[in-house]
Amino acid sequence: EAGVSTSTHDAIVVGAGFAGLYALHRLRNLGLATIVLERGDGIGGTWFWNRYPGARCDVESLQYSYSFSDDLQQEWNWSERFASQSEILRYINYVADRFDLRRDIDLNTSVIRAHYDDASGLWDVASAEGHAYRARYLVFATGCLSVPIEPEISGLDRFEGRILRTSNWPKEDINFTGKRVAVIGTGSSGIQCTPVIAEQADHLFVLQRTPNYSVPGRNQPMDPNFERDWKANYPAHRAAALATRSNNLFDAGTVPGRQVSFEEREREFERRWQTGGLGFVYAYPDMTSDPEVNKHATDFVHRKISEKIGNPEIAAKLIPTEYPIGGRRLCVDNGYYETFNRDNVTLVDLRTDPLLGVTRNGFRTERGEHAIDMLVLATGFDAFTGALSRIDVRGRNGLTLNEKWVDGPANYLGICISGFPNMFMITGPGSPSVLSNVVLAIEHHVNWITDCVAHARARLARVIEAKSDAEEEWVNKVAALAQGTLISKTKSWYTGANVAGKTNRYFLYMGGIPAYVRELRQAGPDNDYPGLTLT
Ligand code: NA7
Repeated sequence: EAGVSTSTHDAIVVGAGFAGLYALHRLRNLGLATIVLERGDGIGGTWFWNRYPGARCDVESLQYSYSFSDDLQQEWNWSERFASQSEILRYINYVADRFDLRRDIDLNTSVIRAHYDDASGLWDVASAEGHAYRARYLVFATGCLSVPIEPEISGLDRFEGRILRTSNWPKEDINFTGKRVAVIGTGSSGIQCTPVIAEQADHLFVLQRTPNYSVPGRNQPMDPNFERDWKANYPAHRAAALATRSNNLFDAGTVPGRQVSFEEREREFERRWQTGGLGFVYAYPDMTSDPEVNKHATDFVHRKISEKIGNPEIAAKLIPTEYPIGGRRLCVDNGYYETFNRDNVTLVDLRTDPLLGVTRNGFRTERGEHAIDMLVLATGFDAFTGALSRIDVRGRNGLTLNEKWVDGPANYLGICISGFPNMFMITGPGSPSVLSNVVLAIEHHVNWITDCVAHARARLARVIEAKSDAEEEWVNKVAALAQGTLISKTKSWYTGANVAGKTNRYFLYMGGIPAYVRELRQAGPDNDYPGLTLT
């Protein structure tokens, strides 16, 4: 474009979260001049934006961290069993300094366009800020849950109080003292911020549409013995995690729940409930596939919620009945249900008392109006494809990615797309992404991508592209694996049901990490990258 000077690189990475930073590190190690373009004014992706009170990872901190450098694993000290947002953000910043990554990151740079030029085989990338970039390789590290959805709630623009979004929380300290606050949304984000806001606010309204299942986190300061054992045996722990379906050591049970007595299952559920965390759903391999086992686990959590809540009417509203446990992402909380025993907290059940809208100074439901000073939106994300669909991506012959994906996000391995040469996604749709420990999922992808680029360069191949038949086979495989699963039958952001017009697509590879890693290996150099053309 006239008047715009273009900076030229070997590789462009979009996004400076866990994925983009590791991609930069690896691409640079290949000797590629790489630039990372990041829309935020800081690095950290998810952990940069979602800085709401109570934000915390629900994968244990010793696992939710990079494994590529043992020195890094040894040096960094996590202070809690489950790291808070601020600690993870500090860690990411430490990694950036430790590996000297900052000099190749352009902050405040929102990529709006990426066009492949058939003649040169290069990608032309433009930012909203008016900068232009060109490179042979383009890596989207844009995240699975990075584009918030603007909920369809009438009157939001009329509200004269403050609107806060969990997905784009301000950096300054927000003080809820003396304020009347409403939280809309009871997914992981709403469930995490609710107890913290309730402690400060004068009054808190929690507006719930669909109740969700949450297990206690039982977060605690890091146990020094536990940490010592992990650090002494990190490679062994990582290898053990790699052998699990989710790349996460949840102490997964191996004996089907179907084969044990009700009493024994009950004891096991109780043990896991006391241990805390997502390990609850890994009690038995058939937790979500066997109806009897699933019903038992579901009933167990229903009972637990009832026991926590003093008022049976409130308990009845909090108990999820629209789907069984395991259909959606399980939430992990630190005192969520107990919050509803407080005098300053009101649960507003939007199923029986629908939200009519937001007013100048409050919100109105069918049953009446409530004054509030602040409104917190914890209303979720356009998952998996949200970020890419908002960028004007064009591959060969000007084909747009949105045209290509009109019937769903066709791709190969969740990484490459036929018709979009030299372009890669990290934790893209069609990969296990958030069904696993996502930091390690990111490492699998980045390693595969950078190995592939290195292989192509060694062969003097300039163009890497997924074969269309390999892509078709992958799409069918992903769909077949999802078939009949509880996740595929339940409405949630996993299936796209939270975004209008996006339902019933297969966004996740559900075969588990060991099978996926085998797929990556078979698709790699040992077999000469059978699903790719290298020219
Ligand atoms: P989620 O899990 O998608 O939760 C969003 C919540 O917002 C959910 O309870 C929705 O109810 C609710 N919602 C959305 N729109 C509305 C409107 N218009 N009115 C009322 N309620 C609404 O997002 P989170 O950020 O909590 O978690 C996302 C993931 O990030 C999480 O699972 C972790 O992996 C990290 P609904 O269920 O649609 O009835």
